[in-house]
Amino acid sequence: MKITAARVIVTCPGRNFVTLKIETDQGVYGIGDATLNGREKAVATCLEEHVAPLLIGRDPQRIEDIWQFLYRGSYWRRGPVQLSAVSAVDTALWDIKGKLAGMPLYQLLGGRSRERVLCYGHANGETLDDTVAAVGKYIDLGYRAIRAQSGIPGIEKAYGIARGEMHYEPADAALPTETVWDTSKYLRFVPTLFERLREEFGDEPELLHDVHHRLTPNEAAQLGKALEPHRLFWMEDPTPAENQDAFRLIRERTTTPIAVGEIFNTIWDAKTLIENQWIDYIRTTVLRAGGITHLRRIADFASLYQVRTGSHGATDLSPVTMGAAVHFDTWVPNFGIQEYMRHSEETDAVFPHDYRFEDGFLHCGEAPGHGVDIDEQLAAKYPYKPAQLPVARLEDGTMWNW
Ligand code: KDG
Ligand code: MG
Repeated sequence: MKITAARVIVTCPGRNFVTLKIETDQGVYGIGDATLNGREKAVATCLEEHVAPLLIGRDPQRIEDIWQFLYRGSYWRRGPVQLSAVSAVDTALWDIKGKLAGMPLYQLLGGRSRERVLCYGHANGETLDDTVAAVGKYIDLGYRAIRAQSGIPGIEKAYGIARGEMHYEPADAALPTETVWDTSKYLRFVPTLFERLREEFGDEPELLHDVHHRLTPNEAAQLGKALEPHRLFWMEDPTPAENQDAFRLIRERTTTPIAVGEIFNTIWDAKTLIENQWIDYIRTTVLRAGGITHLRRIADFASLYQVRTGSHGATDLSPVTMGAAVHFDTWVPNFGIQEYMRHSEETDAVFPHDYRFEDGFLHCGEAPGHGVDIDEQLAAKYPYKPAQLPVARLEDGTMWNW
């Protein structure tokens, strides 16, 4: 069996997506997601110019060998562009293997560990009252776990606030939007948000919050401590994680659970965090961390240290990633939670899929492979639109982490 084509499809049904379609001489094909928000063309070019030519003529059934070939063979190994490309290939190959076997992906991985996959949605609002109302809306929709982000008094364009009903899209302009950041205002406000949410909704809903890399370790420890009475499911990305040792300080000072890893590309980005048990949840994804092949390795390593999975699932990860993720989550023994931001109707139409949301849980389908396809004719109607992520500056103009 041989790979005959590896085609890249770039489409913008409301937002940009890069999709890889691998075709074989037996008519079976597989789909992988290669979207890297704000840098889509870099991965598309990497795939088209450097990776696709290497795949032609190879046996698509040799997933592990192809992974090693692409990772070691480039010499440069890591990085988000390279690993998003490798992930797309790997996801497409697992899709092909499932179709050849006539089995859904979770079966190939070892079968069901659970009946359904707990997921969390994104509630947000410009003001505290709006955010409380948004959390209420998610509870009404059946969500049991909700991430809450609110506008901060005195900060313009705080992180995580939707500009349209339910679909948060931060990559909002061809050139990065400038936002402002003020740590003290944020630290004063966030505990009041979660105090209010517990008052309104009681102990039952799981509440999550994304700090989005904005704090120093000591500030993150202060926030974690202040949030302890409100029993968060997790505090995400409290500080940038290039220096994994920074998390020791946070861990030693607060019991608020910590989740990290949506921008990680391999196990090496998380090794120190996991083996020291400085985090509770690892957020690596099928799309960014080497596909199913490498994500499984990370999850297995994490399981040795009682770290659970909590994969990234924002709208810039296409339904292809979401489909593969729900299969992965259905199997992975040390599953924690899955992020689930709904895609727009246009996006869902371009990527027909069989996973579904019901009563706060995601369910994978039984179609062979990961259960997500691409309607190429429809995709062609939505040409690429340049869009970059915002940047953040302190009030005095200093660049900060967005
Ligand atoms: O492209 C960037 C988004 O995926 C990111 O800002 C979303 O942090 C995020 C999250 O937790 O979903
Ligand atoms: Mg995040």
